[in-house]
Amino acid sequence: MNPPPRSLSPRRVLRGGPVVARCSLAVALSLGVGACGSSDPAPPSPDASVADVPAADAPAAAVAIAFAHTVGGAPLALGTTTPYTNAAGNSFGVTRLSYFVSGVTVRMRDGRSLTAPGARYLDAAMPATLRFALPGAAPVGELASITFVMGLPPDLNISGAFTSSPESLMEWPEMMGGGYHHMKFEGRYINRAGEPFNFMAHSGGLNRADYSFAVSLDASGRSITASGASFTVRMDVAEWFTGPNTWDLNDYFNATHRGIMGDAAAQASLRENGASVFSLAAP
Ligand SMILES: [Cu+2]
Repeated sequence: MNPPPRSLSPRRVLRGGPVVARCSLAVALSLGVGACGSSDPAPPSPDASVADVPAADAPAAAVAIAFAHTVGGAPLALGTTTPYTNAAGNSFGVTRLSYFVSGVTVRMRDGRSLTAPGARYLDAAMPATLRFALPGAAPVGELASITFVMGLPPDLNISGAFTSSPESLMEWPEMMGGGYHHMKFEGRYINRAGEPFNFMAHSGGLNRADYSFAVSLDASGRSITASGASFTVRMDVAEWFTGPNTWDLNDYFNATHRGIMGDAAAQASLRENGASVFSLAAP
């Protein structure tokens, strides 16, 4: 038997968490964009496996996690037009959104947890990548939080770790530290001249500084029942450009500064803005 979830639970929001950026800021002002990835026709391979197993006497259930993408709260539609407006007032659109999350974990109020270890590749253009089941059977009960790392933490951000696409296409140039992009967020915006200009908000471990970061979403009031549960994590892409740092895209993507891959200050700024990007969708 499963006790009904209690409705009033103390709310606790954890920000920050165990993964701390090592911003040693080895600044290499390379203005080039860098060649991003190479072709590899092999199919992707899921890499989740069983982590914490609930106690033998505890009921267990299946849990699915989905990722959804919004812009200012509205569903994100990929395209070459510029229908959205960021905090700085730039009109923009999104042509590509692909990224890694690592160690997605459901944490229960009683301290139990279930983790999908390793990294998961998510791609807004590939719906099959956006929903996955946590491996094994989840504990039944009340949730405390859902946590993960945005990007690849240093122990997973190893050149050559992914041998097949699409993950392998996220390679970060060796001359910039190697490993993989945390994220490729691309599109176009209307610049000061009134012209469409491409932006590539690529994040990664520039010169081995770690720009991945821990995300902890308050899940109090949610529960897993014997019939399972499904939770949707939302990424609002407009938040990458604000909170706390408002990005005027003219300053980051222009004729003389075409990309941010070699810009340590921009990498740090984008990471800071990540604090407001994720939320747990309403049940
Ligand atoms: Cu790149």
